[in-house]
Amino acid sequence: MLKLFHANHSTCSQKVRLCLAEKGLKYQSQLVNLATKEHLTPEYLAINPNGVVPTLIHDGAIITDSGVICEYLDEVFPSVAMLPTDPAERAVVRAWGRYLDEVPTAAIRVPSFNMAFLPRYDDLDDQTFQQQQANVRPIRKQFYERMGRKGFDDSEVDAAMDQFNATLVRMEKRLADAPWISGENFGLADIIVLPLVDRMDDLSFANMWEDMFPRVTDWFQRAKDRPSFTQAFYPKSRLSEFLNIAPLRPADAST
Ligand SMILES: N[C@@H](CCC(=O)N[C@@H](CS)C(=O)NCC(=O)O)C(=O)O
Repeated sequence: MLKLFHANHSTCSQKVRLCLAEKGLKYQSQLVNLATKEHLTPEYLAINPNGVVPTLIHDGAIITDSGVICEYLDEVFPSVAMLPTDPAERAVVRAWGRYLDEVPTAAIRVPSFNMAFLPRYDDLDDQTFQQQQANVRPIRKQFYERMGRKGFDDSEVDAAMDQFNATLVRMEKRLADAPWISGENFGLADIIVLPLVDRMDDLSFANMWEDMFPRVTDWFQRAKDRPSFTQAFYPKSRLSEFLNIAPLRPADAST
């Protein structure tokens, strides 16, 4: 029995939903409302002390972190593999995972928050805003402090865009040698990066690859054509749909 605590529009949740769909695994869905800070309640912190989604519970075992969850699923349900069999090739895919977690996953939070979440603060008075920020955020306290109610400044936005562009450069190079980021088969590295590229697409930044990186453009289309994409990105699970503010405009990225 698999139970997934997740949020529809969260990229980390989308990663795990993609993995579950690729493997054809059914799961019980438990939505966690990030807007009402359900992820920061004592009950949720008891299963995920980082106060973030997703969390998977499988037969009583609590598994956190989207990449770790995907690897766990691959070990427990190996029939549709998300990692290659050769140890050296597995290492390449895992190294991609580390890079993707460290660089673009962090980078896309900056335009996502500036463009999509900041408008939520518009109608709040200072006192209510401060009260909201006083919530305990085990791993994101400084991130939210830097964002404040005015958003990340231009230098942070520029740095984030640079990092995302560097990811596209690496992907284009990798795709010259293999059909997927994971190698011969669609796998873990593709799962980790796909929601990030989709988020940037949703934020109207598709020109970053459509104008420059034909292999990434082709990869994105092939990834979206897979049945798992429709299952993981069901209606209202993209940020613009969730916030009902489509389409988001790049011009709004900096404050
Ligand atoms: N490394 C973690 C990061 C999880 C994470 O940052 N989740 C975001 C949604 S994608 C979240 O829950 N954010 C809550 C917040 O910012 O308060 C993972 O991959 O699961």
